[in-house]
Amino acid sequence: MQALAQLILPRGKTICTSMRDRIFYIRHIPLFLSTHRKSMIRSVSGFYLIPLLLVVLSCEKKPEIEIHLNQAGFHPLAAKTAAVTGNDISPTQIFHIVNTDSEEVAWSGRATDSGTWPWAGIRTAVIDFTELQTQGEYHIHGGKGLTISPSFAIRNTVYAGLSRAALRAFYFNRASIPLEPEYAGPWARAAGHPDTLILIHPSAVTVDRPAGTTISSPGGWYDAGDYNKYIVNSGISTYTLMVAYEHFPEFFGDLSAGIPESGDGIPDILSEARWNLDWMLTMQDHSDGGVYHKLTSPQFSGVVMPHEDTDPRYVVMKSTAAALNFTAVTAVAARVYETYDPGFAATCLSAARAAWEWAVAHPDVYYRQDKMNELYEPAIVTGEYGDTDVTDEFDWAAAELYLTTGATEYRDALNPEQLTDSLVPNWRDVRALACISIAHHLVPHGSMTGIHDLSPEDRALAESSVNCLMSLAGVLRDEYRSSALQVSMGHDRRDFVWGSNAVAMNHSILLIRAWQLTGERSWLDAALANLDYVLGRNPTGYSFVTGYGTRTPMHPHHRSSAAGNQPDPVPGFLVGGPQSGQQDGCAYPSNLPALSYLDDWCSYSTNEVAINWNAPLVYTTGALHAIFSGKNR
Ligand code: G3I
Ligand code: 9MR
Repeated sequence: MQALAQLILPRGKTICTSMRDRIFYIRHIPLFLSTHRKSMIRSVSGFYLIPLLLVVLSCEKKPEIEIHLNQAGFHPLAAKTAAVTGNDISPTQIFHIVNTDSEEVAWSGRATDSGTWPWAGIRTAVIDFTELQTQGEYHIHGGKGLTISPSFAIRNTVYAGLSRAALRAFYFNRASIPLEPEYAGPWARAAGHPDTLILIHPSAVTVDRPAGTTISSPGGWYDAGDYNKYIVNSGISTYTLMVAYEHFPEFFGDLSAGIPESGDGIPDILSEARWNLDWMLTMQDHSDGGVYHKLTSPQFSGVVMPHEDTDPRYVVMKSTAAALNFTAVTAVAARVYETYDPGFAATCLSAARAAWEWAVAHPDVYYRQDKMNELYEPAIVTGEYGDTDVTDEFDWAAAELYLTTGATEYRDALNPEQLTDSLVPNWRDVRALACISIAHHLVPHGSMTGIHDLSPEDRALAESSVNCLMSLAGVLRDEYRSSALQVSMGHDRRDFVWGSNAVAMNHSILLIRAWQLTGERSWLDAALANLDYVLGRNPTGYSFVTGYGTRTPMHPHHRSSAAGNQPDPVPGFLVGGPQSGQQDGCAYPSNLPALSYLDDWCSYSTNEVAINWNAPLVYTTGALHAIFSGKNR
């Protein structure tokens, strides 16, 4: 009967839809016959209509469900789940995982109803096919209803490839250098923003540097889809890349990213981070150790390629937040680059100490753009990265200086109890970064017993840092276990902020740290679940990394993608992701936090890219590859 229906109906269509449609068809049969009185039409229509009627009455309705999963794929040893969403989820429906090449069914099973995921208001069930470990290309077939998932791979190189792509995205966002075809392929472009003549903004004037004088501040990464360079956001981004190497040196030490420095004997992830560190160092005023908050044009540029943006650029006032981010990052650099370039490491350390001194002497110089604009011209309206609580930045900077130097003056600046008052890391909340670094350096992997060998002061720091990480990660794992979508994302409404996808990735970093402290597999599964989320196991149907998945952002708010002549955006970028703030006023498909996403240039609050969003993607994918392939040291 189904075959007959397929003969009658256009390809791909079915009449087995809703009960309302069935009633519609049946009601219209007498009308149809009475309006077609000619005998031939009557007999032909009778020939069709009787079987059609039988089909309508007998066939099953197509289930209105969708299958969402990680569209890039899974490591063979990873937990593997897909989310089925929709109101027609049936506990009896069998799903088949089909090998795309051989068309053979590799796995069959049911989905377990997991309830409604409130952030998308959507009924959800989970297919768990972890046991399928054979490498290949697959898709999931929903049986009679013909629901088919995006295709995906099971391959032991999936996460390594993603980590490489996410790292290469930093290269694509380099200022002051041409991107050569050899490294950038079709996204090659001219150098933009030489940044050798940067004006001192009136807010940044000193005796040595009066208004209108210039400094040279080339290099670094563009922050995001815009072309400005911000110290605060550089801080967490550069840190995350450097500690990815520090935590997983075997994998990241070997990772070749196909950048100009590849093959020079220095790990590519450190060469890429160095590109930004060299710029950050130019942002310090050597006369006092202070650090300018940002280097920017007064307004965001138009949608042009980097070399076409010739607006004047300024460094604006120094801020405590900038000095402390700078301190933390250069202190980490001083230990991470020690073996590769001791001279550079020493430069970083003295820069870190000087910036720390400046911050201690100026503990509350906040960057408040509106206030600054009341006093000085030109007005600056680009990203603010404003923060009026820098107690966490003080903790982070002190921790990194202590870990690098062992000098007790920095340890004494830390209150161990305060470390437990940490949030999921983001550009504004960095205390958890202190916990991550302290736990890594003072607590041997997988064992808490080692901390008894520490001095009482170090033990207090180590215990607080471990408590900080385990309690943050614990809440996230609880959410992962109870969530209908089986993700920690959404443990708090505030997860769906501007840059929500990076919230998911920073959750994963915390969960990976918990795994490294305990060796318990469940932390890893929770970390992986959020990677699945950003790569497609979410109700928008998008994999949020450009170029990686079957449905990926094609119109990110990224000037060098939008203004370039390539149809595809620059690959390897994680876009900001869903959030219901909708600050850009674009027309969104939904107000629900997890569905409020738009793949449109208009949507800078959900579809921009940014260095602080890509860095935790580099970390998470690289760490998971390292762990699954036994390179976790
Ligand atoms: O602090 C409040 C919190 O109290 C409140 O509950 C919450 C409700 O929405 O908002 C919180 O503030 C948000 C803030 O980020 C901190 O999360 C603001 O609403 C939100 O607008 C702000 O978004 C920032 C955005 O710039 C606008 O300033 C993003 O974090 C930040 O990633 C983004 O960064 C931009 C740069 O300015 C310019 N370059 C591109 C980059 C990425 O879009
Ligand atoms: O294009 C800008 C983007 O890179 C920034 O992240 C964003 C932050 O506020 O602002 C974008 O610029 C918009 C401006 O703020 C308001 N007018 C529209 C601009 C985008 O077209």
